[in-house]
Amino acid sequence: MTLTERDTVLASTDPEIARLIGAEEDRQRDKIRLIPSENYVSKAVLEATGSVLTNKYSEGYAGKRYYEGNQLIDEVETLAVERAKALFGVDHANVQPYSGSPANLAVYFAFAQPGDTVMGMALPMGGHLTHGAAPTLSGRWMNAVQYGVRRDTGRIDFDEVRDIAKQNRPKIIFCGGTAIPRTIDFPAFAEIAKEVDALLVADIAHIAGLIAGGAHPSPVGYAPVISTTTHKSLRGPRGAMLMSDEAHSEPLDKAVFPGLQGGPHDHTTAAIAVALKEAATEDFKTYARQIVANAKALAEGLLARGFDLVSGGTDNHLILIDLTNKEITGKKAAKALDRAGIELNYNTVPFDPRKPFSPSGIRLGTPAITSRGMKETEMSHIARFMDEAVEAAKRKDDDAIDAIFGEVKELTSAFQAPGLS
Ligand code: DSN
Repeated sequence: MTLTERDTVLASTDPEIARLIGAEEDRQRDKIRLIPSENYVSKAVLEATGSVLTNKYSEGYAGKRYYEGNQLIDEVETLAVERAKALFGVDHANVQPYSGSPANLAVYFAFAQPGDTVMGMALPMGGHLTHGAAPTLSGRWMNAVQYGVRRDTGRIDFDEVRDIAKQNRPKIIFCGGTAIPRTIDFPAFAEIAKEVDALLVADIAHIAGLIAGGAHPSPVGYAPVISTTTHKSLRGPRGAMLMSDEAHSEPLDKAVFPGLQGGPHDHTTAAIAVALKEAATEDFKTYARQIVANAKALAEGLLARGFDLVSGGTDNHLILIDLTNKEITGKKAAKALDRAGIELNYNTVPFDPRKPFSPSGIRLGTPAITSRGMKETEMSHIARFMDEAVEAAKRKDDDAIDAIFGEVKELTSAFQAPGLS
């Protein structure tokens, strides 16, 4: 039963919004959701997100608020902070950033001045907008220098990272990104950051759940500052956290509040606390390992069908495909796949000759489908569906694409999605 069919207060107050939410729930149930930064949160996380904590203002930090009535919010935020510290093994955690981009802005605000040199992975190479991309504040207000991957391996070239760092002496080096299919070598980044006396910041937004579950090495001990969103592989609400050693904690806190933000979103804080509790369980460790096993199985299936995977495969949750050899653009393929019930995003690939709005690649990942309990067997079906949909798109065969959606629905109907009714 979806929200549209249920007799809810929302349905009687605002039937239009209730209908749209219900339809979105159906869409999330029916489709194979492969966007690597998305997931299905638990019912418990949804309940905390939709709680009365949304009614409260709490500017400040626990025990030091600028509004009265925060006795219980202090307990909620302290629980979230302590759980983050225990789960990731860090000295300090700030759970107030509204999302990943504000969290990274807080890092610049805390440790650099406008015009300072900062270094990050270029967006088309797998980095994030906030790591110095030209149209963003980080690219316009900072002197941003960017590193990429090797053309022959699709992997980060640490000789290049070292050369750029030595030539430019950045104040901050960001590692991590949004389209990196391989393990991030935190010790190698730390060595270079030390050589040039830069602050290493690990943006683990994509892989936070893998790190929490022991399926990817941790940056703790290498990156004094760690930034993450909470809604990707970590399977929490839309939000973010900044973590650090003791030495960097005070500037970070001051940068988040009052530097950049006003009142924290207390309902989100509560939901982050719930997600962190869930992520500390043995079940979550199994989940994190299965995300990687599924991504590897899906990569194998796609390679066997002639897909060209950037870096030749994956070590984590994410697969980046260069479709040039398939003679279809990323955008056309993504749209056809969506029609076939397979949701992913078109994406630039390293050294892409095409523009970001119609690039050569597609990006996909396994956190959401693994939350539904899918395993290696289902990955081989998904590789086949993807291959058939791409071939159908090339022949402009919409009937074949629609028939694939029928098979997709048959598959997804066998796997309950967390949080959906
Ligand atoms: N938009 C996110 C992603 O899809 O990777 C990064 O912020």
